[in-house]
Amino acid sequence: MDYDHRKIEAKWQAKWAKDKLYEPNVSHPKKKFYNLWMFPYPSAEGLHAGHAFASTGSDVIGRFMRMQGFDVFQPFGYDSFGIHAENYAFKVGESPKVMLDRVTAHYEAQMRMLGHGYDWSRTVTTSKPDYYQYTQWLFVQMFKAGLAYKKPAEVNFCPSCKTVLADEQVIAGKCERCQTTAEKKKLSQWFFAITKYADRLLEGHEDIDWSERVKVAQRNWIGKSEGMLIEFKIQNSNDKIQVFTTRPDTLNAVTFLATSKLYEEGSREKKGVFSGDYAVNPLTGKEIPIWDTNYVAPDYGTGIIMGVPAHDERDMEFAKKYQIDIVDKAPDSALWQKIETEGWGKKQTNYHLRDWLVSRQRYWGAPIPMIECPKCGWVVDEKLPILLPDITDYQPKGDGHGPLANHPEFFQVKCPTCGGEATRETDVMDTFVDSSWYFLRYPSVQGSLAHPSGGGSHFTQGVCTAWDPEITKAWLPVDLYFGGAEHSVLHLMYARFVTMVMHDLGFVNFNEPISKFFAHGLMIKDGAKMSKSRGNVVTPDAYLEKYGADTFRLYTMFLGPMDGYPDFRDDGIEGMHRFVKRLWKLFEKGLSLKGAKRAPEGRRDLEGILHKTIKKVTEDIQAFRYNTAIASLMILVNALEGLTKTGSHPESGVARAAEGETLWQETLCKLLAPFTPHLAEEVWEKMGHKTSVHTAIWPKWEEKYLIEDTVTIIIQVNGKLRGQLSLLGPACRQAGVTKLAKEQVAKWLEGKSIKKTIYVPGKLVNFVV
Ligand code: ANZ
Ligand code: ZN
Repeated sequence: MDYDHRKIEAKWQAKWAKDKLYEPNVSHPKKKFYNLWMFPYPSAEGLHAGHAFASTGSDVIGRFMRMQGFDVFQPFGYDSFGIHAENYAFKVGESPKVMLDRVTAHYEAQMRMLGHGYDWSRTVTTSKPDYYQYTQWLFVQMFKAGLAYKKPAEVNFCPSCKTVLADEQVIAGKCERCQTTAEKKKLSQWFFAITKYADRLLEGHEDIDWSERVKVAQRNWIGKSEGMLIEFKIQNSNDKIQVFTTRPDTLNAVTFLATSKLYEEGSREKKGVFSGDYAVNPLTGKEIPIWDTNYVAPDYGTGIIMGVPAHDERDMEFAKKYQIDIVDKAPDSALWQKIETEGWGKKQTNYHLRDWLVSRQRYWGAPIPMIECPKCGWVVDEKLPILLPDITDYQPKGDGHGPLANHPEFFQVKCPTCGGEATRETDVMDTFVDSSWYFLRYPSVQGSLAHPSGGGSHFTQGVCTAWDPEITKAWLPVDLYFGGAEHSVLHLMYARFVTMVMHDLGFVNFNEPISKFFAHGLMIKDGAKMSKSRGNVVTPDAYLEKYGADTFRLYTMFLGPMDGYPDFRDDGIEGMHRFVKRLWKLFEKGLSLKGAKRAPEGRRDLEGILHKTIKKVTEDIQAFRYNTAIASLMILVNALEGLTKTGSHPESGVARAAEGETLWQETLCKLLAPFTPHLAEEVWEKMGHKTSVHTAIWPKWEEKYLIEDTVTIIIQVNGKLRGQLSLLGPACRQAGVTKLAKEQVAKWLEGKSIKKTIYVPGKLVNFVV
């Protein structure tokens, strides 16, 4: 029977769904493994190959863990609120709701086609009321805990997205989403007080197994620096000036103070003007000039620094330019103590991290559940969900208000406290609030939650229904999170912060939501990053149709290590498809030989190859080196192919052992299962198994079979040494040796015909031409 991927893959996808193979018992897992992949935001008609690459990487480890005996929970959902989805809806001229219904159905179909083991009975769609009611509940908790506040602030504004942005969403001065240069605007906005958790966020790193580059990015973003606030008296005045310094030990060499009065962003050349005032160095009693400069930032520390030309390059450059004294005194660490004792200053810790700006002047987000009453101030509205109304004028205007501000039927409300006329907040929450807690929700989703009617009843004071306490205890923290490193200081930090707050409020019993985070790489196409503007975005659909999911999975996983930048090439997938067909043939052949006579003398060699492969594949999967795991499977397949050619290579002991031997068939099938789940399942069934290969137990290797014996085989042409081959012991007795030898000495054989091939197993090959 020819390999028919369409038939086989459709058959097993239907069967897995019917058998609920990927739906673990959430209430009573025996050994849990919560395997999470960052849910996508639907901002296109479907997933592209990059999503397929990353999600397959996550699925492979999930399948591997299931075969290690774990109850694997692998959920999928949609980060469907927010600018990404909204802008795509504008582009296609549909309301976000209509667009999402169509697009998410396609995402699901694609994910099912890829053969991923998702638990489809527990998905989340962040733009649906059954989800965002809880996002609103979370906001309420934040507010009640004093961690959500509204205040006027100088904020980043994207003129193209027509909304404010969080600090984390401004990358090198540009909007993270559309790359437009962000402007500064003074606006009143809602913030979450993430800065109160700065130390906890740093300390928590000790307890989690995350890619180092993500931890480093978070550490730098939090930017903790320990120093002192030191006071300088102004000469002939009662006024004082405070500076922030991390080097109080250099107070003995301070020769000027510098303010930020002339600050210019990005200026290269240091400039200054003498202010006319002098301060007094409390240690030396000397008069030092105060300069207004362009190189001190106004919003860091106190916006004034003590100038120490001898120890600070920037100060040196400035002092030289304006002929300010330079005092070369060695730093004195005793000064830390002395400054405190003398009362000149006190210890101070500064952070780069700012509070998280969560309000957006857009339509497509969770309404902020707050009401402003002229008498009572800001009051929470706990009749959740506050439904996002269906409106048609949902385009943002960029005037500092969201589209909901044009809808009095939405914002004119009664104050929940005093009953008087009040107004509802018309900004909505940023999508990063939605995604900051979705992993807490997944295990507790009960089928498809009906839309809660009536409102309010779900939310009792101090009780959380967003997640079930018992299920949460059983399944969280997430055991492995697969995702892109670009979210290091966005989603990944917000998720940690929100979880810590929920912990402190008693809603979860852990601090860190994600035990292990793996940062996967990015897929590129023909050498360039896949992007819509380049027009080189690969969608998996056509490939899945033509070659099938197993080929596609194997191909994308073979391209390179999971944290690399694999390059998608059409000729590559073609080649992989041929390999999958060979696999199919190999199993067919093996199955047809079933029951043949066993030849015990070759068994040890066969076991040698198998056990070596088991070890390699196991260790490589655990380290996310799927590419080399697949490479070793290819080597094994090459070897086995020779063996199953009955009778053709009588010199091969392994061949004789392999005939009728089911050992390799079962082992190979299991080792392939994470990569080619459909093919493996089909073959497994043909072997007579009644239960799924995906719940079978992963093979174990035994060290005794792994004794490394490399053999060098000499290759001769007409008795002359022309090359050599280095092979593992068992392999040197196999059928493919003469073929490999031929390739090695191809140039000596060119244009000649081989009359005779002499093979002395494990020693030499001689071609007589
Ligand atoms: C004296 C000194 C001597 C300093 C020395 C450094 C080296 P971080 O680690 O980033 O916190 N500083 C303080 N406020 C500043 C501002 N608003 N704009 C620019 N620079 C500012 O760095 C703190 C150090 O940066 C402080 O310590 C201060 O210079 C400078 F050999 O004080 B230092
Ligand atoms: Zn923008």
